[in-house]
Amino acid sequence: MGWTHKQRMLSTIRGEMPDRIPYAPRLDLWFAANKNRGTLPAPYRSFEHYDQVSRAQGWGIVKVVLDYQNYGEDGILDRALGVYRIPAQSFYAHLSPDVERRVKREGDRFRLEYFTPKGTVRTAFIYSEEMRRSGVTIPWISEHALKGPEDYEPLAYIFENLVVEPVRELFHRWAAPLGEDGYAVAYALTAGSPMHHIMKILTDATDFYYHHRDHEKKMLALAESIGVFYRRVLQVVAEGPGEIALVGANFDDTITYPPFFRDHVLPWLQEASQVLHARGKLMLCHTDGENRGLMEYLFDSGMDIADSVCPAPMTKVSLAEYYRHWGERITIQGGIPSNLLLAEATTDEDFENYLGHLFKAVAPGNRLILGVADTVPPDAVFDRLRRIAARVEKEGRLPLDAGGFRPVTAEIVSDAPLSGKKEAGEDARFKVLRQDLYEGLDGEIKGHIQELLDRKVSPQDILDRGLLAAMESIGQEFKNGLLFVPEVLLAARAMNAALAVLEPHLSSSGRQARGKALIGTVQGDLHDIGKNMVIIMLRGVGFDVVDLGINVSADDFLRKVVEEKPHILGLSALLTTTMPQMKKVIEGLAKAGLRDEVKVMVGGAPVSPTFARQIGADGYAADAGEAVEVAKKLIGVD
Ligand code: B1M
Repeated sequence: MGWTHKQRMLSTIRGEMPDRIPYAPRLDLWFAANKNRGTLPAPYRSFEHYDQVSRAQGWGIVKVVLDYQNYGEDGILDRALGVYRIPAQSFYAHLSPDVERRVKREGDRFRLEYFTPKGTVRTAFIYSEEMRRSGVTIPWISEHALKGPEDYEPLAYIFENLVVEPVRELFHRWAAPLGEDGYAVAYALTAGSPMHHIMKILTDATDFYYHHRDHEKKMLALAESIGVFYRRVLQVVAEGPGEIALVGANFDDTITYPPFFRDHVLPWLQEASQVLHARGKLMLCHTDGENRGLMEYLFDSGMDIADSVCPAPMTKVSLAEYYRHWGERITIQGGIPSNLLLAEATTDEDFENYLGHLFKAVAPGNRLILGVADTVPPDAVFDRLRRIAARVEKEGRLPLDAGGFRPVTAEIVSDAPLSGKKEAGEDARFKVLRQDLYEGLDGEIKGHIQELLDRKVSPQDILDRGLLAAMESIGQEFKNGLLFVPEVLLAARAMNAALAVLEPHLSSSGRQARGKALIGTVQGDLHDIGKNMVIIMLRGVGFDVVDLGINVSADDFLRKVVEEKPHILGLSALLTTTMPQMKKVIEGLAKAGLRDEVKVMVGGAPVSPTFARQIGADGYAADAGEAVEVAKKLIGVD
């Protein structure tokens, strides 16, 4: 008798050797977007759910998708607290009776107020028709719960008093229709730890680092309170239905940088895995981010399944490396980066080439559930999904033959050599300023600037040879992996504090910014963490930057170029589907006769130098440090 998808997947997860590699591409985003725009392939037009497509094709299904959009308002109202009520859960969390929640709906925006005995917390999120249509399943938080010191106590109160109610039946009803076609994951926790919860949900991702520095004690106390809720959830999930539980999503070695991950996430993942394992459950983590700096920690986390593993060329770690590092103990789910399914990003030849080498990269082939990471993009060439299935059928019999893995492109495996620490601001007079910037001492630096001014040191020298030189070396060191993101952000904040003292003393020419830049995330794209870092760095080295925010249309970019007359227009995109917007903006500039008026710089994880050239951009930067170099080059300053 043949294997069912479920048997094959569970056998893989147990580390056994089933008959062949299971294949289960995640189709939620692709299906929702194509259904909405009427572009589903003809045989599937009448389908209501993406699982029907998988079944029709004979592919496996992994139900780990947090599909919030079909479960009514109550399921998502507490989105900005990171608390959901969706059928993938085997528990529901309710606010305690003495916390009153008021909801106000303004079009697509939901405004919430939580009145607690310790104070009031306000949040807002947006879930627009446009987002639903493009297949986005996660509402976007437009006002974070944690904005200032006054928010810690009421938030702690909310979390400590959340009532966790088991809802076993609901999970059963959600998972049962799967039958033998795959396996379902019980949703437990959105973050890997309480501290990660604060970073990912409760604050703006860049503000998090400032809060962490300024109110460390309060933050640790809040994390303790969230921990009370986390432990309740883990207990209920461990005792509830389902074989596998999801704990934590969106780790990334820039955001949850390695020392942070080690101190504030790893111990919690280890605890969670112990609680789950003690009850015979397995732990799945959604590891879709850049994992290069987190490989060892994730290996030690106790997770059993690494979900949505998105390897090179979309991130820095190749599939072969993942398999080598983790394959002995952790099941890798994913393995095909979504870019490979897009005709404009990957040629047919490169696509086939990747698959050809894939089977060698993962030999002997157990502990892999093949899928598309993170998910199949809306514009995927559907036939490529079929090609993968056909090749798995033909070449994916286990055990696979060993062999060397040759990456598709040279850019895939880069362990760029780290350059040594560059001494900036070598002038001894400015040593103290450099130290202030490196340590992010925004209070001290003001006094030090004043001292230098009192000693009649030239304000221009303080700026150029002291502050800017140090900021530039900080940017370089970030680029080279010697500094982590919070150090850069805290340095930039100290830089701004220093400038506030220095500016009145600068000559009018010295006061002039190095250049003016307009920066935004393109239409359809809500990712802003990377863009914000670029802005902070550019401001840090003296650029005047206008932040246009997220989801900016080509028309709005053009209008702002006319209004603001910047030297540089910066475009950020994190989704392969929104990259074409960059081209649209550049074409719009040309049509409006503005192309020669402004230099265009592009960036974002899926953007490559080749793509930048193809669309006619003037510059491309891989990270915030490089963005500074490129911006300076573009306007001819060093
Ligand atoms: Co999203 N997400 N996400 N996500 N998310 C990615 C980007 C994804 C790669 C995950 C994956 O597949 N492994 C994938 C995109 C796949 C693709 O198309 N290529 C993805 C997806 C699919 C989605 C949704 C569609 C999920 C869904 O709803 N089902 C949805 C889309 C929403 C939308 O935008 N319409 C979505 C939502 C989200 C969250 C809201 C949960 C959250 C965003 C929070 C926020 O930004 N406020 C989120 C996150 C956090 C990620 C990952 C995990 C991390 C992104 C990040 O912030 N990295 C990401 C995984 C990944 O990238 N591998 C992923 C850290 C940041 C510092 O790096 O942004 O690359 P980065 O910026 C760098 C450089 O790129 C460069 O400098 C920065 C600093 O060094 N840079 C520039 C950036 N912009 C620049 C501009 C420049 C120059 C340099 O000049 C102007």
